Formats: sequence, C-alpha cells, structure tokens
Amino acid sequence: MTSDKVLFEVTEKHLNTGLRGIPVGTCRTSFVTPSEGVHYCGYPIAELAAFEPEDIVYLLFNKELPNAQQSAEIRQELASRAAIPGDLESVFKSLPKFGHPMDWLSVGIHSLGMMETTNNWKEDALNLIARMPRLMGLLFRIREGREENIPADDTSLSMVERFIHCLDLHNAETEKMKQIISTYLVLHMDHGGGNLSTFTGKAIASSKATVYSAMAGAMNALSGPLHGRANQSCLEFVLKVGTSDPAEVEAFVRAELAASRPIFGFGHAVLRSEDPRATVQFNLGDKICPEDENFKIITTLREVAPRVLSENPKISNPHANVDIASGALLHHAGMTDPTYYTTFFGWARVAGIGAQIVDERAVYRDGKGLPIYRPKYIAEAQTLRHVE
Ligand code: NMX
Ligand code: MLT
Repeated sequence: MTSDKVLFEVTEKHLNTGLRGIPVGTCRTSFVTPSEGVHYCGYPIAELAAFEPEDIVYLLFNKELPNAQQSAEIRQELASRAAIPGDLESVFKSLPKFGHPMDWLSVGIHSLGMMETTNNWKEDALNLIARMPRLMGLLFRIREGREENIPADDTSLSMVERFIHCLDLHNAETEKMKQIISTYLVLHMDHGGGNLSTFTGKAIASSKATVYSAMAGAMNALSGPLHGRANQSCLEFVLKVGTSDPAEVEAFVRAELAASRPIFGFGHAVLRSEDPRATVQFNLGDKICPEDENFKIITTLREVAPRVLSENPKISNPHANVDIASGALLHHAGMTDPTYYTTFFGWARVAGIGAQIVDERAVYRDGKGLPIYRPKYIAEAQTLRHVE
C-alpha cells in the first residue's frame, strides 16, 4: 500500500488515547469488526470454532485452510519440531512457586529462546508453537509441585492431547477438557494487529530481537488484568458472586462499580456488540454443562451486566467479551485454579503473534520486513522551556 489516500485525520484529541482507532499498518492474518468480531483470513470466528488448533495454525501461516493432506502435514511438521532442546524442567524447578503462572510462561518462552534460536523468523515461530504444549504441561506440573514421574512427551498426539498427557490426570473429564481447550485455543489465537500483546510482540521484533524475546514481551503485555488476565479476574469474580439469582448478581455488579472496580468479561476496545467468541463459549456451555453453578452465574451476568453498564454513557461497549465464559468452562473441566487461565490465552496467541511477526519481518516490503517501530510523541509545553 503506497498511495496517499487519507485514512484517518489525526487531531490533538487523538493524542494520549492509547492509539485508539489510529491506523498504523496492515494485517494479513485477521481483522476485527465492531459488530462481527474477529475473522481469521476472512473466515468469521464462529465458522472456525470447531476446527482443530493445528488447522488454524496452518491457516494463520498460509492464509488458507488446509486440505486433508496439508492438515496431516502440519501435524507432522509440528510433531517434528516439538522436542525441547534443553532442560526446561530445571529452569521451572528453580522458579518461586508463588510467582504468577504468566511470569512462568514468559520465563519459559525466554528460556526456550536461550536453548535454541535459529534466527529464521518462521522456523523460530513454528518451533515455539510446537513446543508450547510441553512447556504448558511442565509449567502446570512443576508449579503445582507435581514434579515426579512426569510422562515423556508423546508427539503422536495432537497439541492439546500432549498437554493433557503431560498432566497425567487419570480422571473422567479429559475428553471434555480436550474439547474445551481445543475450542479455547482456536478462539484466542489471533485478534487483529493492534491488540496490546500482538502490537507489543511485533514492536519488539521490529528491532530484530528474536521471536522468543518478542513473544516473552507479548506475554507480559497479555498478563495485565485489562487484557488477558481478565479471564482469571472474571472467574474469581464469579466465585465471589456465588449465586445466579439476578437481583443478587445485579447488586454485586453495582457494588463493584461503586468501588471503581471493572466488571471483568465486559467491554472491548473495538467490539460494540457481544463478542462472537463469547457466544461460541456460551453455546458450548449450554451443550456440555448447563447445570454447572459457575456457568449459571455467567449466564445471569450476561443478562444483567450489559444493562447496568449501559447506564454509564462513557462505556462504549457494555457487552460480554471473550473472557466472560472461558473460566467457567475450564473450571468445569477440572481446571479449578483461575490463576492459570491466562496461560491458555498466551498459549493460543503465540500462534497469531508468531504468524504476524513472520509477516512483518519476512514478507512485507518484498521480504525485507518493516522498519523499526518509531511513532512520534509531541513535546509538552514544560519540556520545551529550555529551548524557548
Ligand atoms: N467495567 C467498568 N468500567 C468499564 C468497563 C467495564 N467492563 N468497560 C469500560 N469501562 C470504562 C473504562 O475503564 C473507561 O473509563 P475511564 O474513562 O475512566 O478510563 C471508560 O469506561 C471508557 O472505556 P471504553 O472506551 O468503553 O473502553 P476502553 O477501550 O478504554 O477499554 C477494556 C476496553 C476492555 C479495557 C474495558 O472495557 C475493560 O476494562 N473491561 C473489563 C476488563 C476486561 O474484561 N478486559 C478483557 C478485554 C478483552 N481481552 O481479553 O483483552
Ligand atoms: C482480544 O482478544 O479481545 C484482545 O486481544 C483485546 C483486543 O483486541 O484489544
């Protein structure tokens, strides 16, 4: 794109708004519309929700859905890249158990980069995606203190199965867990070019830092409660509400707002209606756990919170976002500690951020890559006093 067409007129009122709505680039993997949410390579997310995560990795990197042979090949390719080239277990064993799982995730990704970096953007991005299931499994096992008898990785399994295999749970819920995590990963893999973690990852990579450094930084951005960690806060909130009675839920929501606390799982920087990713998860919950107490609470919240939030004209979008339902589903599948929930978001987003980094570093400008990020900041009056 090289024309002089005016896309957006920047005025002073756009300054210090977190770049809200200001176009800064193009994105080949996905776009988000205020009414229909995210589309991966042109496909509305609801049409992709039942695909396997491996197929969506293929889509994000190749910009088309795989046929049966390509689908088998991407599975083989990821399996061939899955072995972790160093002792990640020892790194994890040395971390404080009270550290937040998102900090563990960031350290884990950084550690993989120290163990091996090829300096080929696509190789590194695919290697990282392939190693995430094992990294996630080890993170859970070691942080929870279940360090003994961790099963060896089994690369004949799918990515989600490899994670569950590492947990070695021996319970009846693993099929449900597989369905919930697979859907979760597909829904969270990408969300346009400008969400904070993706933007952060691409900005770091623009200095030609490695995929691993960029991704660790992206995970740090994702760990904030206004971004990815809203899914943890949302389930904590649901556990605190403790009832699906509409009047009590409404009183709870009002008390949170009165205490200046956000209503997690509602609102969005771009969306202006219910996030289709929330709708997909509500539909899944209706199918697999309609009587689950937490699911009943979020179903009430979905009715009550938008009405209450709409009373504040400053809130641009009072509707449910992606984080409203994922915690209740994961909890139902046996993942009962909400502090881990954002690591699933991170695991998923490694695919979209990885694919976008590859596009920006190795495809744009005829393969030369975009220049280093360097937006302009305007000096404030007091910073100019010495030059006047
Ligand atoms: N609860 C309370 N206040 C809210 C909410 C909410 N759910 N949503 C927006 N607001 C406030 C917001 O804090 C802002 O206040 P102020 O002017 O004092 O800074 C005002 O309403 C206007 O915000 P918006 O323009 O509607 O939204 P913005 O783009 O600034 O923020 C979020 C978007 C997502 C940060 C915001 O809606 C929010 O904090 N939601 C709750 C946290 C959450 O669920 N985050 C997950 C988002 C998705 N993700 O995974 O990243
Ligand atoms: C999301 O998945 O909703 C995000 O990463 C937040 C955003 O798009 O700003």
